[in-house]
Order: sequence, then structure tokens, then C-alpha cells
Amino acid sequence: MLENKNGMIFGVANKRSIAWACAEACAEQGARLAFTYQGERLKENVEKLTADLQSAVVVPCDVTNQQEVDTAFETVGREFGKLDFLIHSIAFAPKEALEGEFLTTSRDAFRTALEISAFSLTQLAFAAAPLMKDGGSIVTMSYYGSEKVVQNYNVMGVAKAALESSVRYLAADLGKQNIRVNAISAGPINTLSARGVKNMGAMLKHIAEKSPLQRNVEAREVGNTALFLVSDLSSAITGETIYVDCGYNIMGI
Ligand code: 1JT
Repeated sequence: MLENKNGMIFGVANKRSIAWACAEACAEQGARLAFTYQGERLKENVEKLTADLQSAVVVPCDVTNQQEVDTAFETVGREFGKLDFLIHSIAFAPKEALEGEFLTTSRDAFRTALEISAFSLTQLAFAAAPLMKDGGSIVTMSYYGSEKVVQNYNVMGVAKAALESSVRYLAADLGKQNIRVNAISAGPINTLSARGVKNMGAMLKHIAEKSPLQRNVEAREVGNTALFLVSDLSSAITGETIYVDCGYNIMGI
């Protein structure tokens, strides 16, 4: 399904990463992939994971460093010639911002969370668009806490609201270049990011009890949705946030 398509994947930290599940789904369908990693400590992880993939490119890219972003896209432009899709699976907020009350969020935590988790999508879309010569598809990851109050999600909820809105504005701007932009709103998954979250176990249990499908989402199910969104099967879908949450978000009392 993705033969002759080139993709760039942001946000692989380890094999449990949502970004990695997306990569596996896309690689199985014949995509050629480039991976970015944030910081030297993740380099080895990403290189080991991608060693089995054919002709994968691995480049450093900390989104708070514009020089690194520019260099990453230069490298991918040189290696691939053109880009067909980009998967953005990056978020960060200081640990203390993800507990207690939202009311106490510091300026610094707010700025960091929004810069890394929301602005980076616009930054990467701007850099990717010139390489998407035959059109393209950009996919990002969101969470329910963007539209409803979820205890402890706090400033990340605000950042995800900004991210989902950015998806709509980017979709409007990039539509004329046949570049689509969509978000996946994934149910909670036990990844490295989620590991630091208090009561994650209780939250997963709650979802398994309350969601229509009576279970939690697997990373691979998010990966498969990302595959759909970067493929031509979704050619008329742009600016959307698609829930991949076992139906949890549709429920009231
Ligand atoms: C970040 C973290 C972004 C955890 C995230 C995230 N998006 C979803 N999760 C899992 C999660 C976290 C909380 C939650 C529900 C789901 C951690 C590092 C920063 C970025 O609240 C109930 C807090």
C-alpha cells in the first residue's frame, strides 16, 4: 500500500512507542522510512530498532533546535528526493505539571508543553511541505484531555487542544498543495511517556470497564490508523481528529 512512498517518523523512544507501532505498520506496507531521535541517549535505541528495516535513515532532531530540524530535513531531502508522509508523535511537559491542579501551572511549564507538543507540528509541517512534491499526509497524536478535563493531564490538555486546532489551520493552508493533516486521538497506552503518570494502572482499568469495546487500545491499532491516514485510502480526509480509543469518548454516564 505504501510502495514508493517515503515517510519521516518523529517520536520513537523505544519499542513501545506509538511512533514505533506506526513505523512497523508503514514498513510492512513497503514504505521507506526516516527516523528522528531527540538527544544522544535515544540514538542507540532508534538505531537498534531500525536496523532490520531496509534503507532506513536515522537523524537527530530536537524540535527546540531549529538548526537540527533544518539539517534533518536536508538529510532526508538528499536521501529520499521527496517526502510523502510525516508522523508526529512528540510531546513533553515537566513532570510537576502533570500532577496536582492545572491552576498552578508555571509560565515555564506552559511554554515548554506548548512549544514541544503543539508548535512543533507547525514547525515540522513548514519544513516538510517543500519536500512533499506530489502532495502528502501529516499525522499527529492527540488525547481526549484536549476537549474534556482529565485529572492530572492539565497543561498537556491545553497543548493538545492547540495541537488539534493547529491540525485544522494547517489542513486549510496545505490543502492547495494536496497535503493532508490529521490527528489521531488515542486512548491511553502504557508507553515510556505514560510510565511517569500517577494512577496509570487505575486509568487503564477504568477504560477497560467503561469503553464500548471493554478493553484498552493497543499501540499497533494506532499504528494501523496512522497507516490508513498516510495511505491513499484516506485521500479525502483532512483536518480531522480521529478517535482510536475503543469508543471511550462517545460515552456519557
Ligand atoms: C505526555 C505524557 C503526553 C503522557 C501522556 C501524553 N499524552 C498522553 N499521555 C498519557 C497520559 C498522561 C496523563 C493522563 C492521561 C494519559 C508524559 C510526558 C509529557 C508528555 O492523565 C490522566 C497525565
